[in-house]
Amino acid sequence: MDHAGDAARTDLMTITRYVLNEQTKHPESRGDFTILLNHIVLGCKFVCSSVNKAGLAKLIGLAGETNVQGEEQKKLDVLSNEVFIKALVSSGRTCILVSEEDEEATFVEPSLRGKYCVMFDPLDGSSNIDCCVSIGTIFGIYMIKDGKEPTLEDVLQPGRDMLAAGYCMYGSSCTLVLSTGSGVNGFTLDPSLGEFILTHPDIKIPKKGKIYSVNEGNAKNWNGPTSKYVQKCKFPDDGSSPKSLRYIGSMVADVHRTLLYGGIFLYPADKKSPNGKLRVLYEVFPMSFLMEQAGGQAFTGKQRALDLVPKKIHDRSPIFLGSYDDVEEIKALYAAEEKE
Ligand code: FDP
Repeated sequence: MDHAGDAARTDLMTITRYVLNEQTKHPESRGDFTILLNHIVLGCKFVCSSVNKAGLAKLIGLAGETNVQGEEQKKLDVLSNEVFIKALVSSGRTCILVSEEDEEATFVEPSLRGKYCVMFDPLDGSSNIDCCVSIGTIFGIYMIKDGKEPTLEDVLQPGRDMLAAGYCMYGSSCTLVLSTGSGVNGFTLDPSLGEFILTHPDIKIPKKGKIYSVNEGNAKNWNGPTSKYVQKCKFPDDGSSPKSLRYIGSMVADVHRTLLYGGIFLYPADKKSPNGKLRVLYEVFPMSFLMEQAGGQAFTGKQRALDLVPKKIHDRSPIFLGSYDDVEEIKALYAAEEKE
């Protein structure tokens, strides 16, 4: 009989227990972060249940509105946004919220204010909703100084100043991946318990991977280094095997696979979109934070992604992130081009 396996099955490390354990390492902590995270977890559970029921509940389909990026909004996007805004405000621990779905930042009313700023994309990869492909929620968290009146400057900070970041993927399992700045842990929702259980402790991305992930339909508009890199993935000049291509077109799912299996995810700049497509505050920063915490790298084509300082809340940036050695290769190609 596998007693060790049995012990793991009966001694469940829930996400709340995990964060409470972490909290004991900071005696000055008053549990505010644990409360905030509980509200984020609640939002994720609600969205997970809505995503699972969407087909049946006829929630999918266009809501007839467009978001700030001019994209058609789906009903689930609207619902998820409302759920997260309400959960975060009612936590009493937030002061500024930036959502992909809202043009302006939300400043929480003074009576409900706390010290955390949360940037989030409530339902990323929404073009995949109607065909039931994995989608997710992405979030990043900053903290303002005690007693300070919150301003937009508090969220226009470099990503390296983030306190925590994570995502929840609504896929074949519902998986929440979190970093509070000391490694990365993955939790899987046990639907029968309604609890996220630690299933992927201390995730480390392989140093080099065998997969590249990019929308190759944009190749005709790529710049030199990106084209050269993708060519090298297919026709390596060092005798190694070509990489496999995997592209879901849903950032959370593509990044999750990259984190677990290794390799590189890229959404580069191109002639049509000189700043790429992905948004700095609630896509590029949280995913770059997680990659670095897992031992990988994240690069914009010019600099370390977490050193970027956004000017506006919906800024975009090109991004190359994943295994350390794979990102090192694309960095070398950009550095070579700069020298020419
Ligand atoms: P979506 O448009 O479906 O919401 O930023 C949103 C995003 O998906 C990412 O999740 C995904 O990585 C990317 O866009 C896909 O973009 P392309 O369709 O241009 O490849």
